[in-house]
Amino acid sequence: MKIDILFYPEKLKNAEDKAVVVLDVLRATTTIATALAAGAEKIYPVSSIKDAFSLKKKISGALLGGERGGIKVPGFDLGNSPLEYQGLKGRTIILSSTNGTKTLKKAVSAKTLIAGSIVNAKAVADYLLKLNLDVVFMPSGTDSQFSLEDFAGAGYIISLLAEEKKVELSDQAYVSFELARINPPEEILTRSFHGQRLINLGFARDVEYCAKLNLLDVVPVGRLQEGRLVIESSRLFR
Ligand code: 3SL
Repeated sequence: MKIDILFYPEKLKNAEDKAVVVLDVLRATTTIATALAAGAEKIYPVSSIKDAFSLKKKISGALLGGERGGIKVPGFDLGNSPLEYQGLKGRTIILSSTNGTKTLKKAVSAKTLIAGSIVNAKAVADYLLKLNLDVVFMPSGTDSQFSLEDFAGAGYIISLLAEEKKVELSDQAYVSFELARINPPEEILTRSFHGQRLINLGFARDVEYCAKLNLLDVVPVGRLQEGRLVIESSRLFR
């Protein structure tokens, strides 16, 4: 299994035969995993607030979630704090966040598109082992820049893969693996630029939650449905 990781959400190339794992550990992909674990049926990642409101008109009962600058968008039902996403059985969520939902949309050319995070690292690793495809990790970054938490987040998943299978790591993937090997998630997330920004905005509990390794047994998988990306929990192979 060949494993590579991008530094930030640059253009994805030659992913048609690969599994692509998009990470926005703080907080969008953690929120997606949490929402699905709380029973949400479908999540539609959308890029703009305008698209979110117009999609809501087409899907009755859908909840709008997301943030700009970390703060809930006026008129939305939920922000982007995973702690808000509870008791969602059968609900549809339309999610728009600054970086994460845009990155997910950039990865639609993947053979299999997965939303990864630290809270579901083991579930994602087990799923990747069963898929047995080469893997590209795609960090969402922070405002198009490198982000420590996504790079290390991929490393926790790579460590789990490497325990079970012979993996061929690119140079970047090796750095991500080593970073995760020597640093616990709480330290990485608290130290990161975005972690500090969230703590200063009053979201310290979110940062703590997003660092909980292997908390959730859920794999969010994306597919195109009528030209639109939808994320659901995969029960395939599980
Ligand atoms: O950028 C994003 O997609 C967000 O997850 C950022 S925040 O953690 O909600 O501020």
